[in-house]
Amino acid sequence: MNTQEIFSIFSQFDTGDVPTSADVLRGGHINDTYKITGKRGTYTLQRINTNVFTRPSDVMRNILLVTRHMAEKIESCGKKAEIFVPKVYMSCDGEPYITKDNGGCYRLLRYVDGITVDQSAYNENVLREAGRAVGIFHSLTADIAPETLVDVIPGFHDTPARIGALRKALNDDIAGRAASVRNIAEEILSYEGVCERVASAIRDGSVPLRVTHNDTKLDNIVFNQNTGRALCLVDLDTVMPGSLLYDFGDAVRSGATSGAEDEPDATKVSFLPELYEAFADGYLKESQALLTPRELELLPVSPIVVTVECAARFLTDYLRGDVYFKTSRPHQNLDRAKAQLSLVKGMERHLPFMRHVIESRI
Ligand code: GN1
Ligand code: MG
Repeated sequence: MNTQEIFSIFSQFDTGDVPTSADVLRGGHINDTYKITGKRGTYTLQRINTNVFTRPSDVMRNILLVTRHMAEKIESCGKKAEIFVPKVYMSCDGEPYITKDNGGCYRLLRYVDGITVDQSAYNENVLREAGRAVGIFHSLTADIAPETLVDVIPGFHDTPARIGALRKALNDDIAGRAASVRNIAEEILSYEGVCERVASAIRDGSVPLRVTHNDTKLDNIVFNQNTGRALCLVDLDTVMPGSLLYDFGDAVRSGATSGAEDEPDATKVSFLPELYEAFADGYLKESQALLTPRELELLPVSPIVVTVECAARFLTDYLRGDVYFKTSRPHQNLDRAKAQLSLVKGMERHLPFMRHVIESRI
């Protein structure tokens, strides 16, 4: 999209501001994102990927409900909410998003003034702060009844179903890649048992549904550039009823690692237990009072479940011809899957340590 088009979409939102420049923000695998600077503020414009989020009105309803709730609570403590919660702008017609004639759906948020941290700079401080951010999100939203939110992607974290989808993609082989990935696929499928751990606890009611973020990779956490303190979670599309185990697990998957999510040399991707410990420490400090004994019991295994889930999803997409996650080079989804598998193996070896970290803090 060129700058003129971006400005024209911006003008359909009720900001009272005049845009002066626009840049593409890269990083997300699903939506297209632009940073717009205006005379009076900075904004995030996003084109919502409607192949993934088929009902943008439901997505925006969830986001409005949760951001308003969090903002009220933050303000009632005398803090400025806009530092900690992305504000949603309404369109001039009073809607939380606009639809263009070509079917494109766009929403505008206030840009959270801060930085995301590159994987190469992860350290214990970053992970402890990330843990705090996820914990704060869970505590700020703990008093919203989860059933008031729409399940915008049913089965999003249904790990056994994700494993089933991988098996089907392997059999269908629509992109003719199955033979070349059979070994890695079999390895991922061999974790089917562990994938049941969280799903069955949700099914039998021993783990409660809560309002969760569902996409807590570290790229979705914004930090204060000067102090290094975490400010908030962004990318709220998948906020819906879920288990906090997936949020904990996904942040550990993406944060306690020595390599990028798509590192082409999987031998460079190992699980870093000291970063896990820092994350768990920050997380529990903010959320411990909320967690049930069963959640605490499953916390250590949750990163394995989510990481197998991501490995399965990346390989499924590779087998389908890279139709879901954005890619910028051939075999990127395969590299992503291999890197996740390498992490899973490291996590398995460190499971006793991961348990010890949680048990020693409760
Ligand atoms: C996608 O949108 P983004 O890049 O934050 C994906 C997550 C994956 C993640 C892996 C809606 O997140 O589930 O864990 O990529 N989001 C959706 O990097 O599928
Ligand atoms: Mg996302």
